[in-house]
Amino acid sequence: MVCMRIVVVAGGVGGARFLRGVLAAEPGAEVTAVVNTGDDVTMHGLRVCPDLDTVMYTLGDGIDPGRGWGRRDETWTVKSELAAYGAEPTWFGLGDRDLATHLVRTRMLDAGYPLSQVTAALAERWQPGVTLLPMSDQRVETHVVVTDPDTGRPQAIHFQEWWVRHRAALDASAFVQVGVDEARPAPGVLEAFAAADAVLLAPSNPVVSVGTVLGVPGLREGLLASPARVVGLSPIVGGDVVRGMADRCLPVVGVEVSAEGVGRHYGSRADGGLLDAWLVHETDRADVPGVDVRAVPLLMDSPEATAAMARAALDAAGV
Ligand code: FO1
Repeated sequence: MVCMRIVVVAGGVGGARFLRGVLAAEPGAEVTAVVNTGDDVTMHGLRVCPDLDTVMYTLGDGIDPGRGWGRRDETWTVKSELAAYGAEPTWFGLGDRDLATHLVRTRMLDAGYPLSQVTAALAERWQPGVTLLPMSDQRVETHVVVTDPDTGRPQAIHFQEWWVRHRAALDASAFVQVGVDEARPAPGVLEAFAAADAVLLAPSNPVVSVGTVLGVPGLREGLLASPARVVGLSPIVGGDVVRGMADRCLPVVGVEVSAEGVGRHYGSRADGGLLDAWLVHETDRADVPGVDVRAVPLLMDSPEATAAMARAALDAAGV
């Protein structure tokens, strides 16, 4: 039997965990991860791609399981040396092992290689077991519009500053994807959707992860042109976020923090939205007109639970 082709639109921690479940649920499948790069940032002159690295490290078994980002067995010597120089930002932690990834990536980008080729080169070492694609080779950065506490005027700060320095405590009035208008889907993304047997929206942040990916011009159209059914999984479980800060992001775009709210935000494919099916946690209720809603356990609290959840999503995709 020709092996199953699955495409997963993913962000960082939740997306990476879910991808591990997909690989466990369908071992022979050809899985392509289309990953958010809106969180990418240049720090100390190095290009950092948090979501791509979290997926690569998680599937390559190099992730720090507690943090969900960066390397296990990490040391922070360079970070403390940078702080000793007062080299800002000191609030963003770059571990010594992690730095090697950013040094190799930055050197290759500076040599003119597109991000998709750089990502493939880094993945050669880690063998994540999926084809790892950035959503775009062009830079798209999520910036957050907040009120400057000193002037009271609106000010845009990089997503990482909002997320890491301020722990998303500053009220955001908007998210802006800087550069998105000039961005195009990375090579292989549209082809993956066209060849897919199933397209899954991972339980990642619907606004700044899945939303950012779908905002790349032409990408949403490519996804909807797929012959495959599109199945989403709710990141809101038991009425609340599991980790991350989707609850801080959804109200900014006027979406209720609930499985139903996110499902309706994604919308029914029949009505011009995204979803053929929507998976919600067994304790949640969601009425999403035109969408096949299924209640299944959505807590990724063990590899078995995550594999079962991925299997439920593939069932809903009819594969
Ligand atoms: N998250 C933090 O909360 N604190 C950090 O210092 C931090 C550093 C960091 C460095 C590299 C990297 O790939 C991720 C890092 N993250 C850190 C996580 C990052 O902010 C998030 O993983 C994503 O941007 C959200 O998906």
